[in-house]
Amino acid sequence: MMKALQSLVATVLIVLTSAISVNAQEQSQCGPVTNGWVINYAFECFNDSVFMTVDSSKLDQFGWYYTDDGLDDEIGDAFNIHGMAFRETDDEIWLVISTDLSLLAGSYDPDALGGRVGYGDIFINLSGLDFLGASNSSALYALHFDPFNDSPLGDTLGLYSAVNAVAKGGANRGFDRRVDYELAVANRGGTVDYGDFPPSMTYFPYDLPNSAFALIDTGTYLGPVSFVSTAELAAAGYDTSRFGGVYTVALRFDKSLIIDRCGVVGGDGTSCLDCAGVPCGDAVVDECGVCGGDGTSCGGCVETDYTAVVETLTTRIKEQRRFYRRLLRKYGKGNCKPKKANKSYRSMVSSLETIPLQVTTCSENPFCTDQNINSETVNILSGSSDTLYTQSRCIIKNWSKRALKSGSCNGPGCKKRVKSRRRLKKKLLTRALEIHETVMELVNQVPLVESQCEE
Ligand SMILES: [Ca+2]
Ligand SMILES: [Ca+2]
Ligand SMILES: [Ca+2]
Repeated sequence: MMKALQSLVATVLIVLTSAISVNAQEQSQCGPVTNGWVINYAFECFNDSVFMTVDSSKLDQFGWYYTDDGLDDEIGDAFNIHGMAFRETDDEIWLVISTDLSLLAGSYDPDALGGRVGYGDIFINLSGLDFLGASNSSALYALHFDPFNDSPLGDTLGLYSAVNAVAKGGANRGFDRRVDYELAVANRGGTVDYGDFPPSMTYFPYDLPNSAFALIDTGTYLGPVSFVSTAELAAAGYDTSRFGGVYTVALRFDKSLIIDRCGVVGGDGTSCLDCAGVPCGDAVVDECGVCGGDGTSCGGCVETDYTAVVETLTTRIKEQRRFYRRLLRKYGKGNCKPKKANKSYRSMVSSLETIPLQVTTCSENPFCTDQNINSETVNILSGSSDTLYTQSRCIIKNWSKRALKSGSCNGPGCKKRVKSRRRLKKKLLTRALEIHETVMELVNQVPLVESQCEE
C-alpha cells in the first residue's frame, strides 16, 4: 500500500513538474520584453507633453526606439518637448527627453507653485488600462527625476510603482485639463502633437477637471534612477542628431525592478530558463533524465558506426567487378550476359549510398521502437553480387568447355596443357566464389533494424 502510494505521489510530481515547465515556456519571451509599454511625460504646467508606445520590432541595433514630438505645440518657448527616446537592453531601461527647459533651473516664476515651473515625472504604463484607469488602480510606474518639482516625493528621486498621478498644471500657470492646453495652442495658431498618439486619443483624459496629470502623488519606491552623460549616450548608440532640443535629460534604471528577462512582471528571471540554465534556451530533459540528451543514454541504446563496413563493401564490390571484366576481356562473353552484369554492378553502387553510416539500437528502452531499414538495399546487394558471380562462372565455364573439348590431343605437351587448363578453371571458379562470399559476408553486416526514440 505504502509503495503504491509513493509511486502515485512520484507520478503526480512528475506530471506537475512537466505542467509547470510547459507553462513557463508559454509565458517566456526572450529578447525585448517591453513591447506595448505606454510612456508619457509632460512639464508640471502641461504646456507640452509626449506619449510613446514602445514597439519592440522597431528597436534599432542598439535597442533604441525614438518618438518625435511636434515643434509647434508648446505654450511658452522653453516648454517645448522635441522628442523622447527609449532603450531596452538585457538588464536596463534608458529614457531620454529632449526639450528646451533646463532641468536644474526649471523656469523661474514667482507666481508658480514652488516659485518655479519644472519637469513633470515620467509615467510608464504596462497595465493595458488607459492612464486614468491605471492611476486609479495604482498600476502605474513612474520616474521622479526633478527634485524641485511639485511632487510630494521631493528629492527622493527614483523609480516608483503603485503610482497615483496628480495634476498641478493650473498652480504652475499652465493647464489642469488637456482641452485647455489644446485651446491655447489653437489660439496662437500652433498644432497640437502628442508623439505616438493622435490628438483624438482616448488614452489620456481630455476635459475632466484636474486631469492634466504630470506628477506622482503617491507611489512605492522601487529603486534608483541614474542620470546618463552625453558621452555614455553616444557610446550606447543614441542618435544625438535626432532631436534638436537645447537640453537632453537621460535616465537609466535596472529593468528587473519592473520586469524580468522572461517578460514576467516582478519575476526573478528563472521562468524561462531551460534545463541547462539558459534563458529561453531549447534544451529539454530527455527520457533518460539527461538535459539536452537525445534519449539514447538509457535503455541499452548503442550507436554503431557503419562507415568501415560500407567502405570495405565498396572496395570488395569494385574488386568483384574488376575480376568479372578481366574474365570477360580474356575469355569472351560466350553465351553469357555482360549487360546484366554491368547493370547489377551499377545498382550495387547506387544502393550503397542509401546505407546510413550511424545507426542507433536500443534494447530495453520503452520509448524506442525498432524500425526495419536497409531491407531493399540488402536485397539488391546480395542479388547483384550473385548475378556477378553467376556471370563470372558462365564465362569460365564457356571458356573451359571450348578449351577442354578438343578430342585430338596428342603428345605429352597436350596432356600437360589440358591439365593446366583444368587447374586454371578450378582456380578461377574458386576465386569467383571467394570474392562473392566476401561481398556477402559484408552485406550481412549491413544493419536491418534501427531504433526510433520519442523526443
Ligand atoms: Ca507635444
Ligand atoms: Ca513639442
Ligand atoms: Ca512648480
